Amino acid sequence: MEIDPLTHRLVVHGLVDTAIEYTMNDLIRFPTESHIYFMECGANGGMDYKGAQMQGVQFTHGMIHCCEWTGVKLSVLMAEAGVKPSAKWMLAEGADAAAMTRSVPIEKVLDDALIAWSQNGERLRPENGYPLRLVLPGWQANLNVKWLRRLKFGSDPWQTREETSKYTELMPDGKSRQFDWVMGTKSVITGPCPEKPMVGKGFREVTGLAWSGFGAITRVDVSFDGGVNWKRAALQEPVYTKAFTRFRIPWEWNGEMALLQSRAVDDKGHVQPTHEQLLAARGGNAIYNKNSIQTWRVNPNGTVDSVQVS
Ligand SMILES: Nc1nc2c(c(=O)[nH]1)N[C@H]1C(S)=C(S)[C@@H](COP(=O)(O)O)O[C@H]1N2
Ligand SMILES: [Mo]
Repeated sequence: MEIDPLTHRLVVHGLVDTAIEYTMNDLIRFPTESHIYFMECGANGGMDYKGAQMQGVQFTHGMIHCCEWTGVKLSVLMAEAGVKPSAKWMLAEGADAAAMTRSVPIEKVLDDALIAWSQNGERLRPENGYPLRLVLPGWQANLNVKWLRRLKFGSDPWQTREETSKYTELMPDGKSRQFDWVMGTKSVITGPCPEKPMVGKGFREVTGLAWSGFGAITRVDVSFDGGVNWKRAALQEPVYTKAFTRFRIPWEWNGEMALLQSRAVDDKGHVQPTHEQLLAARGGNAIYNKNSIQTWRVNPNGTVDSVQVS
């Protein structure tokens, strides 16, 4: 797919007097903001819902990134475009062949949504949505529409493919849970992990990442015995809202089998659930938003396996 930045337009319509077309040159003249946010696929970890089967932190937790986005706040663009206050929902559409579209409630749009053209200080790369992308901090990556070409305002959600046949959760009672946008409070130990085994007994710093789509991480506890005892890990500053937060804790390994877990807490009081707790809430058909506690089994020979104990 090729998009010419000179002819690319962002069309804004619905609840504006007449449709407005913004060129990239129009957009980059707006006041800009830069923010560091994580972005996680709603299906990250989904393959482990029925129990641990993926070997490696890239497979269990890899569908995520955290970077700096630069663009204009959607609230600023809406004011300039003169979107009427009766707007309750916004439709965002991409310029890919699928014309991927999602409905976004106006509260999120007005809160912290960005129309971004830069990632980590350089223009977006083609695969990440060049020249323009919707950024909805902390929300399922699927709503962060790449190659953004159209915004439409209205009073109701549009019930697009990605919010009906996909990204809905079949609950045990046969009903589907829809519009489950926020990526929950989550953490994972990234060292040791299957890709980074132990290299002998003795000292090893245990480290990992924590994040929450609800806000900032306030605390991470680490267990070395499968969740029986917990110790508080140190958080690396700066801690930003809806961004990766690194945690670390010293460990003296005696060479015996150990079950490593991490449990994150955020500033809204959310505590990362055990897998059993998540399954009790979501049921066995679930695919999306798997934020349960990961267990790494450190074997006496130093290798590390993904297991489920709680
Ligand atoms: N236009 C458009 N936007 C899209 C998609 C798409 O297929 N088309 N995929 C979504 C999904 S499912 C994910 S997980 C993220 C991936 O973003 P990344 O490539 O920056 O990691 O983009 C989202 N935005
Ligand atoms: Mo995704």
